[in-house]
Amino acid sequence: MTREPQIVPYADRFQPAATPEAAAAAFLDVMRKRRSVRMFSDRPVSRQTIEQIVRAAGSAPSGANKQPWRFVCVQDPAIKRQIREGAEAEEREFYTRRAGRTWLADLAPLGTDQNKAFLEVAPWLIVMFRLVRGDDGSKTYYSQESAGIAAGFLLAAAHHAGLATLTHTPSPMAFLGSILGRPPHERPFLLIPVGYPADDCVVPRAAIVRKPLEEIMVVR
Ligand code: IYR
Repeated sequence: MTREPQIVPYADRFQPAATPEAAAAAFLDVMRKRRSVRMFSDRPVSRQTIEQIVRAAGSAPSGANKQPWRFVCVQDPAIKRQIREGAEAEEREFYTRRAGRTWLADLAPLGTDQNKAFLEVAPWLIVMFRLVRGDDGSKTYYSQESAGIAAGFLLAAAHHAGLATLTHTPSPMAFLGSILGRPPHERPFLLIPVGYPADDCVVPRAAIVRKPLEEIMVVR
């Protein structure tokens, strides 16, 4: 069944207070200060803040506007503990068996290991699921790309609110669907702890270095 497009004026547009050059530079300044954090404080973050961050993520564009995502926001310590246990079980396998030499070498500069204490310390874990079908069984489109864009919005929104995040991908992530009782059309996509960085938080120097513009941009 096709429906006639319903079009409305694009009113209420966002108008930066500065020129595009100044606004883009100011946003770059904000985003450049973001770091992936693995040392969180247990300082609380209000549910209202998390709701606004999820609303920002949910405002992302998606294939045929199907919005193929679910954000399960966990603050219950017992559930966080289960998630930590599930993740550490997968990570033990990863670090001792699954990861090849090259992968381990690539991770070495980050100093990561199978211990994921932050999964219990961070006040919130946002477990993001990608919908391979709509809740009504309808098709979704470009769900990987759509979920990736929404995740980017989520990270930016949390950062803008002064909060740290990590895009954590224990692999495989099926345990998240089981622990959280999610239906099969929801596929675990990312596990994102959200909170304040610990006072003594350190980050890997390697991740601070970004490729220069000339390396990532081509103008034709
Ligand atoms: N999931 C593991 C390993 C890991 C993989 C990648 I790719 C990273 O960028 C970082 C870590 C872990 O979280 O330790």
